[in-house]
Amino acid sequence: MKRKVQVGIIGAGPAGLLLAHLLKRAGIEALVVDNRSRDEIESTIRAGVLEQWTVDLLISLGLGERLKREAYFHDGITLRFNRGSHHLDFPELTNGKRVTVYAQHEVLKDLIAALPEDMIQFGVKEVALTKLDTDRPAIRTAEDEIECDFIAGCDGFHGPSRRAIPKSAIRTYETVYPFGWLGILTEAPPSHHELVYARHERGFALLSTRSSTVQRLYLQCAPKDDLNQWSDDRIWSELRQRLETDEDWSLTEGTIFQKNIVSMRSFVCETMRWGRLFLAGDAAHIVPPTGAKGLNLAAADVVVLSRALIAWYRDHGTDLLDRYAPTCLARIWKGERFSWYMTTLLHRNDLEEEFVQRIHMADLEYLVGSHAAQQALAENYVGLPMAV
Ligand code: RFL
Ligand code: PHB
Repeated sequence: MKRKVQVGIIGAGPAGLLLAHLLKRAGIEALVVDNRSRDEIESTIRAGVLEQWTVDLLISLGLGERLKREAYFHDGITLRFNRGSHHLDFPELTNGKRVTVYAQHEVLKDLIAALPEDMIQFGVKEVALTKLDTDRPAIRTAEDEIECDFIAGCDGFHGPSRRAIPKSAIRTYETVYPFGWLGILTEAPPSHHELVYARHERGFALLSTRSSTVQRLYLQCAPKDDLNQWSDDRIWSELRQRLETDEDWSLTEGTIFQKNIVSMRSFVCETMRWGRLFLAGDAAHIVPPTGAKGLNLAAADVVVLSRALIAWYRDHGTDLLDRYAPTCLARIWKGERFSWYMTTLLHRNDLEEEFVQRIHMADLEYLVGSHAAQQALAENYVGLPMAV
């Protein structure tokens, strides 16, 4: 069937769904298509930490009611190394900003529930982009051809949007890390009142939370490790060792009910626009999760894109559309830098010279002894100001 919509959005992740809300609020007609089912989207475990402005945006859109009730708000993070703990006081360092822990799939549930049903199609097969060299680009699916004024490619790293741009027009930058994260969900009470990021000789570990009864923990592993090699006993033993401390503290353990391994890369596609196709979120850039930036960068992209589209529908001005990629890339590269910094600072990398490993330890010592260094980390972690 042939259909028409003002903005066609590929991908019902944080980028696509938030864009749909921002456009709907401005009276612009948008349709989101995703190849996964609603169930799968609402149950995939990914991010946990939201920047302060992302929280404020969700609340201002009327999408923050459950978040306000159920999220965890922390006054900073703890860095752990050499058997010692160091609390970074974010409200003091950032003029009142805090860390919000609210799982990505909970954000997605809230965004989906608040969109009219006819604005999202789930389980759409064979999504392809066509007529990108015309003023009427289209999303072709197994059943429909959806003619659009604009297409937003919000379909993640593996989606079809970036690949629809001619290779000769694409400029990318990438680095792949020689480690991954094994993530678990466990039924246990919290071990600590805030996130703990640990650097240890045996590798990185991260203690995060989901609720008073469910905890989220990660540990550094080989990127291609087989989950079968990671028994529950081995996971707990590694976490205990990597989080060890001389203080009176112990890790609360429980039944592990979910495990997965993710590899880690940094990636930027500087070509974020091709004619009337605009890439946003993981479709255009990837960060390793150590800085908790990916979802937040995706949200920042679509705020910039929505402003540009709203301006175009007002008076056909193309200025903001033309500035979309450079405006986003200024923030993206800072997010890339911070995520790379947190990752190299906190992970054990045997490919690094011992000299460089010593530098990371010196960096950590400097950090916990310097208010200025803590302030630099904190202002990036809670989120740099949005461009106005
Ligand atoms: P998504 O979330 O990947 O959504 C893309 C959507 O596109 C759909 N899609 C297609 N639809 C139609 N046809 C096709 N052919 C399609 N191919 C794909 C997919 O089904 C999907 O629904 O991209 P988006 O919206 O750009 O959002 C990006 C974020 O999901 C990602 O950056 C974060 O999860 C990264 N991340 C974190 N970000 C944070 O801000 N804070 C965190 O604490 C944080 N922790 C994390 C993370 C990512 C992690 N993993 C799993 C890599 C922790 C982890 C472990
Ligand atoms: C999470 O809770 O999933 C989480 C927390 C902090 C990160 C990454 C993921 O840096």
